[in-house]
Amino acid sequence: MSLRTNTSLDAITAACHAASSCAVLSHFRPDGDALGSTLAVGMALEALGKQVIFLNEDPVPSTLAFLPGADRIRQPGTDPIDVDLVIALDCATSERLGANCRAALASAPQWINIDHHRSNEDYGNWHYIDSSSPATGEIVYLWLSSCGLPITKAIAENLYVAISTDTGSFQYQGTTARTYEIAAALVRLGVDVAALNRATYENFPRRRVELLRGLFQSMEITHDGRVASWAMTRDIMAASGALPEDSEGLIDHLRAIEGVIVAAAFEELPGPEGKIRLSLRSKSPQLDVGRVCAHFGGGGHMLAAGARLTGPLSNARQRVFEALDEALAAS
Ligand SMILES: [Mn+2]
Repeated sequence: MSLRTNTSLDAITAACHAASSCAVLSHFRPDGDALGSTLAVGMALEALGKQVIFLNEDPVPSTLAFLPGADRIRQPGTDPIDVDLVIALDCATSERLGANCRAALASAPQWINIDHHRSNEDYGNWHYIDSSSPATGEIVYLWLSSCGLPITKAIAENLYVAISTDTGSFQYQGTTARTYEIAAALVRLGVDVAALNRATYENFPRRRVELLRGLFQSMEITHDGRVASWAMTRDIMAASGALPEDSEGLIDHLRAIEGVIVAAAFEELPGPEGKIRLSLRSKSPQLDVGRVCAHFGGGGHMLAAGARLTGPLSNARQRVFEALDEALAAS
């Protein structure tokens, strides 16, 4: 268990009350938890009368454009953004906020860091990190509700999607009675569960399915059936017409295979460095993929983690397979 000392939620609330302008943001290549938490906190601060700037290094993926307020999120330009307070959400390291966001906010005097990644580096003037929470959205709900901050229907919808996406629709380990209680509270605040789930899980672009077809063709089952992996190569991307964001959540298809303990997705990243993005998911608490990824300079959670490796793909795959050999032997 972590021995980190968190700032109290009351002190974080006081810092918010004291500010007149704020920026809210999360990690690059944002997912549902990142954007839902960003929007929820930004909207709550706006309801308090604060001037709020909603940022992300990358554009909102089309699959999350339905989130209430998603059109408010903008990418920073070259100009500095002058605010009293920055709130970073769901982002384990300040690097993951993105170079442009960091540059734009370099002169901001105060930072709050709210997250659920065990690997969070406690950056910022104040931090509140709870790695037992399955989603940052869960922490945000507990913060807003316990400190008398507003939770409008739009805020509730964002928090519902944040928690739903990071828990795999309330399925993964880490989903607790508290998670369901929060979901119930959000439903009481007016969330339309069927409509939001349809928008979240039943509205994917066709190119994502074409990507899935290509990925299954590249699938390998190794380590005596305990590791399933695939590789999102530039060729597969081009053939399917998919965008990097389209791969979000597809790894669950690998995790769902009987006997598989670790799902591994490799992705050839664009750019001259030829980096390989690795995503790992574990089905066993005895196999800590956060640790495997830390070995490659990455991080995350015990059952869901990622890293960036030097290429080429075949070499990265070999090194990860070796690390998984060891991790499986020790588990
Ligand atoms: Mn998250």
